[in-house]
Amino acid sequence: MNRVNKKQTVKGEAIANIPWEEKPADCKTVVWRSKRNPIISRDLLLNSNSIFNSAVVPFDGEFTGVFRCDNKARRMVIHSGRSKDGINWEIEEEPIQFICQDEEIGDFEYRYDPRVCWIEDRYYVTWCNGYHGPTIGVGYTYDFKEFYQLENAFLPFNRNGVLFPKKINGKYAILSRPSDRGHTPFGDIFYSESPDMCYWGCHRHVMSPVNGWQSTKVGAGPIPIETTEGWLMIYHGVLTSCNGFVYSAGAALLDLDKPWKVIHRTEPYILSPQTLDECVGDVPNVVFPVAALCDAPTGRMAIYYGAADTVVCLAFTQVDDLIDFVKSNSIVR
Ligand code: BMA
Repeated sequence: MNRVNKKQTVKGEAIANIPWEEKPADCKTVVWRSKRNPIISRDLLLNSNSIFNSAVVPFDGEFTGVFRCDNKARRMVIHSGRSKDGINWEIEEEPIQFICQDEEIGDFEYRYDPRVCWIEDRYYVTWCNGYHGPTIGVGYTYDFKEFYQLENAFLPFNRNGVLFPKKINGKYAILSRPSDRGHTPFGDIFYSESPDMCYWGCHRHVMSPVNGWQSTKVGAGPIPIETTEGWLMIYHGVLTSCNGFVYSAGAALLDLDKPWKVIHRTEPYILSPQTLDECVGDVPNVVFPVAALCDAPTGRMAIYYGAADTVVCLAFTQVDDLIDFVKSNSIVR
């Protein structure tokens, strides 16, 4: 069935070949998993220990992306990759080498959890960049062959830098999550803006942890999607169990002009670690969404997420159903 998004909820492009599987008849959840999970195995590269938490965008009628590949020396680096269908990927064996005018910035300790965001004329890449502790690295590319690195957005310690896909009130806008050096036991999402992608300020608080699956920390996931109901933000939330952290995902709607104002936010998760891929791996009990494609004409969404810090998985939803779910299961009323 080719459902048409009559409401035209999403202000975005058509991705006619978006990866898609119909919702199984017996599925009772708003998000459902691909039958082909994991779509990227941990050993796709000769030297990969694990490939997870990776970003995908449409490119030239096909798909491209930036992939977190931890190698067999357990160094965390990012690689570019391409795919005709968004499911079967060819990832470059060599990590991305950024062209950078300043040695001090270009020399890195580690790079992980990339996001990719098209703004105006190029693809920006943000990632967790090791510079005397984790901070937000920023770069850009036009073709996914040459990558240029800019200044880090923030001082350490910070993670989960997620750009908005257009300027808001004339400024670039980013979500981030100030942290510590280690496995941070806290985490709120903040909003910051910049006139030039270099100097970031006007920091605003977006959301804090609340009870349940999102009680320890929260962090932005994929690039927010602009809809008539607000910015649709999928985010991760962490619960501290007797057996360590459990990473699940929820969704929120943020004000279009003042995105630090949360309109709705889900009380239940929309995805939590339940399958073998998600519960067993290098870090058990983790689903970590990093990219979401949306085909505006049909409202089909494909969500890419890392599972158990080991493999890349895919899940699906329909944007109007997800927005209805966020509204009717909201903590904010
Ligand atoms: C976070 C990040 C993610 C990872 C998660 C679970 O702090 O390091 O890359 O998926 O922990 O280990």
